[in-house]
Amino acid sequence: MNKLRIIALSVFAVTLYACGGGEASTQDAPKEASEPVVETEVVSDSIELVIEGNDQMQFSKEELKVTEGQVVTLTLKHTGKMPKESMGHNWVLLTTGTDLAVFGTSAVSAPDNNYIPKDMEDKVIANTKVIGGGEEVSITFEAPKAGYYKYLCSFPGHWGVMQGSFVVSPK
Ligand SMILES: [Cu+2]
Repeated sequence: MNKLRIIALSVFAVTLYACGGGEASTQDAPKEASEPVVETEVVSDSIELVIEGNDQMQFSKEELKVTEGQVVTLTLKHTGKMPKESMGHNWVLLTTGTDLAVFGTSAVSAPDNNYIPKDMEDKVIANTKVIGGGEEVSITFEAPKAGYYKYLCSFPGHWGVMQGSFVVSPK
């Protein structure tokens, strides 16, 4: 107890000395006495995300991170040159527990609905339309509750490689 107080007092004294010394460099606090660092992060109300798709059937990101309740503006850019009929891309965020394979397979039958199968629309948290080379599209939605979600491109044959994790941190 007493020893602790003495250490605390000497740290205080060193701090005083350092402050008064003008030129004295700031000393690092002794490691053994320091408490675990609690990072205080200021989370803004909104976030902008950009993800690209290309002619090689790839998304530029495998993971996107947001915080619960944030207003998310997501922009999908198609950096390729191929038309949307042959190399179209969209970005679809699915509810947890939705089977990507089932969704991706069903999507084939929904070309007139941006490859969102009508009977699975309730599994979609947010989605962009399908775009082709050189195009881009933005959507805005509210981040769902904290958890791990999956996104994919539901253009026929793409979901197997064009998918990623959407991580929502608690507030
Ligand atoms: Cu695609």
